[in-house]
Amino acid sequence: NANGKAGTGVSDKVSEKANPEANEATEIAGNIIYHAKYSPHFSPLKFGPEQALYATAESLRDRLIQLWNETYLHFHKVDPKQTYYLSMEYLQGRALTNAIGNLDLKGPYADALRKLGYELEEIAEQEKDAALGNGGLGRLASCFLDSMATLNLPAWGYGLRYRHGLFKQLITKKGQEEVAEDWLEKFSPWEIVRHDVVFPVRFFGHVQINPDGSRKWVGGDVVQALAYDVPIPGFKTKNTISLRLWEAKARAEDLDLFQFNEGEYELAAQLHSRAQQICTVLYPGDATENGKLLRLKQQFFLCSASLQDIISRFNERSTGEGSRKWSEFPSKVAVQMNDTHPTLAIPELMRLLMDDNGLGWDEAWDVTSKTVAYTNHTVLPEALEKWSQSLMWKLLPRHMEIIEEIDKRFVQTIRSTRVDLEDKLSSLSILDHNPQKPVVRMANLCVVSSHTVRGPSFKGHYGVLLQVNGVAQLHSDILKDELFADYVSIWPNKFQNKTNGITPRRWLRFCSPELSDIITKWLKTDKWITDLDLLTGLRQFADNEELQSEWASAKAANKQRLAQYIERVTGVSIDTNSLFDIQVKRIHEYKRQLMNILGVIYRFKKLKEMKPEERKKTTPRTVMIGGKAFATYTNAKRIVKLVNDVGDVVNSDPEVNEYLKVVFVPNYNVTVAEMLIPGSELSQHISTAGMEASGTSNMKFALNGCLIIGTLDGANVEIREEIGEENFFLFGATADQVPRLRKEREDGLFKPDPRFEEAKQFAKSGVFGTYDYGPLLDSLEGNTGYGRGDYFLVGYDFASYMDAQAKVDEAYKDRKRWLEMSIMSTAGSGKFSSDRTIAQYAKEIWNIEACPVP
Ligand code: T68
Repeated sequence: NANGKAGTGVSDKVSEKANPEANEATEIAGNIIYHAKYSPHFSPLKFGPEQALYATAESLRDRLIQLWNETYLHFHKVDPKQTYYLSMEYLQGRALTNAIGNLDLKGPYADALRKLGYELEEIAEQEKDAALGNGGLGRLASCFLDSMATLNLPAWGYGLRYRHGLFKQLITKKGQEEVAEDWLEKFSPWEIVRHDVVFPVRFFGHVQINPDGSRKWVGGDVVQALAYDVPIPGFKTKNTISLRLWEAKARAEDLDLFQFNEGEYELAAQLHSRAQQICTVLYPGDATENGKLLRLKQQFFLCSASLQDIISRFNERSTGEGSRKWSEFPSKVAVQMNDTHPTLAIPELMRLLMDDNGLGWDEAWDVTSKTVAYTNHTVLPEALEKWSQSLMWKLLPRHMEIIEEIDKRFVQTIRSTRVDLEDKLSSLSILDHNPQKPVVRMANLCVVSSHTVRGPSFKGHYGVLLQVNGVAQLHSDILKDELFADYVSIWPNKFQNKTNGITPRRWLRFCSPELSDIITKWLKTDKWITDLDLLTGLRQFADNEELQSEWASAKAANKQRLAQYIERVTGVSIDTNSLFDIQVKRIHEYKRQLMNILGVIYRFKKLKEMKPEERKKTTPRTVMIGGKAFATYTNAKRIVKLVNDVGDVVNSDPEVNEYLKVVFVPNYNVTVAEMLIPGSELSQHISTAGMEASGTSNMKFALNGCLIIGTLDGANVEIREEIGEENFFLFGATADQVPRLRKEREDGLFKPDPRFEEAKQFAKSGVFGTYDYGPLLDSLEGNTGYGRGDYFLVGYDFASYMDAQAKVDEAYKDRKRWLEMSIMSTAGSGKFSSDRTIAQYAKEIWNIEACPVP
């Protein structure tokens, strides 16, 4: 037991425990000890679990640095076209288990740590999540990095090094409370600071017109961007790519020594503190003007630093004779914008090319539009970014000139070629001149700038680059038919689909080693880890009793582990024989956690009304709901409170709690997901059809043999196609019915199901405490408006939802059939590997090829 050893010094460990047989393990143990002794981070006398984590991580970092360097040099030599993924968010989670797994060193590391008195799992538990993201979009970026490295693609990620990632969620009597997260409290053992990679980033200032008519952005504040590299190892390959995160720093000369010596400390350090604010938190609240300004600064900071770095690498890799031709740039560089958040990359690239490198407009535009591509992740109107023109003029005057020019040229072209679109121009243009609130529409800027072009690839053949994409087939269709329909009439080939994916390493191999081993055993190969379509080979064994029994015991072990976790963090003890039913994702009205909890409320009421012998015939369930609500999203916070209140009442009801438990899982994050998903049996993906662009946890659950209850929304549609409709609990309106149903609702034609009315009445009755749920439940009433009048159609879908839930209860009673469905879910999940997604981006958008380190 490690605790007993925690007070001992480190130096005597290896000699005392070394096992000459396990060479690699001994070497690793020695390495860990070396880092524990000589690392400047901790005093040398103690070697507790935390010291062991850091020393272990540093020993891995040595290897990662080696591989990173080899990869960098190889890319430098080969000079392939390289992709740069620009994202404001990365939800990396923990890195230790992933690094050990990808480097294929689990055995030796586990042995090495055992020699030092620790279990690998116990040490891994010490690590904090790197939570530099909000949800699906950020996690997608992290899965993509894993696949890019694994596929040996020349690709890098760029992001920001937030001092504080996504807030930590505490559940108190008041509901959700947010506290600042602190992943860098000690330090991160995974990052490498590059003191030689520093770029200036300007804010404010003005545009100076030179005698030759060229323009230059001058004045204002200049902040330094300093690079930190997080090495991203591929699975069983040498290729190790970079997640390059920028930190903002002031320059020494920005400290006003005169003022400081006058005792004016705040004034003297103004620029320092303004620089520091930029990377202080992920997603600063943007309700205030100050908040908006800070968020815009963050976006520009990412774009400017990354593009300067990309351009300097482009020049550095030039083969010699003088500088490179700029027209070659798009055959060496692809920039992928993860949603509109990095849109400023467009005017910034234009500015760098024209003002710093002397290109003319046409040349710069040709290069820029062939370089950038844009992924859309939402059709929700409130999430489509619009920046106030006056704020933009103030912070980025040169970029606004460029955006105006892009817009002017676009409008002129349409006017002269498409008279039929004249009345559409006010919505197609980039600038919205609404006198009340003139804004820049970022999605429009992206669509206009990422052209359909035929560009030379690095091999010299010509490929068609189609550069705007959605993230699931249904979502991409909606983009084409609705949001971007008029653009489609201008550029019919510009839009395409890239259905999201998840990395099978983190989301199956490492989070559920038991199930993975069974899969490997039955498929007689572990190649599925990098070729997930091989999982279809499980279909032929889905009804095999031997496989089913192994499957059941792996699932049971995962449920056991999950139950222990739930008891530890919530104090609620749950029955591992009950059906584990999970809904975890950001709390949002369109995701309809409210429908889930109303269903639970109805179930509770019915259980209460039953006679004891009737209750015994029901399927016992444990409903787990988790997720964070944005700090200022009141209805989402009320949902969190309601789930907790329902849990308190249900779990302490002696008549019912054998058959129903309700748990709010606090502080949902990547690490919690890695615990929940392997132990799940049913998961809920129940958004109003047409509103969830894709969803990605649905893929993780299905891959882990968890059945889905869901609507025909996002990637659910494709998951159901792949795993078979008989293995999916479908309910609800379809996306094309939604507008009509909303209209009927407005016209007062909607007749609610009695179960829906009963559930709402019961929720309002006070059984669940004194908190006022009126305002939340009222969102389901009335007949007009977004966020009111049941805009999300909970009432309409409730009836079919409850019917589908009844089918789930029945299905769970037939364990053999359930196991077969579970195996079929895993077997049908091959399509949802992010390796497939990234291979498609590489081929169909970026035009890049693998560049494996020999
Ligand atoms: C999600 N979007 C989609 N956005 O909701 C989800 N937004 O359907 C999809 O699967 C996923 O992207 C990946 O494509 C988000 O997660 C955000 O987190 C976000 C953050 C800042 C501003 C707007």
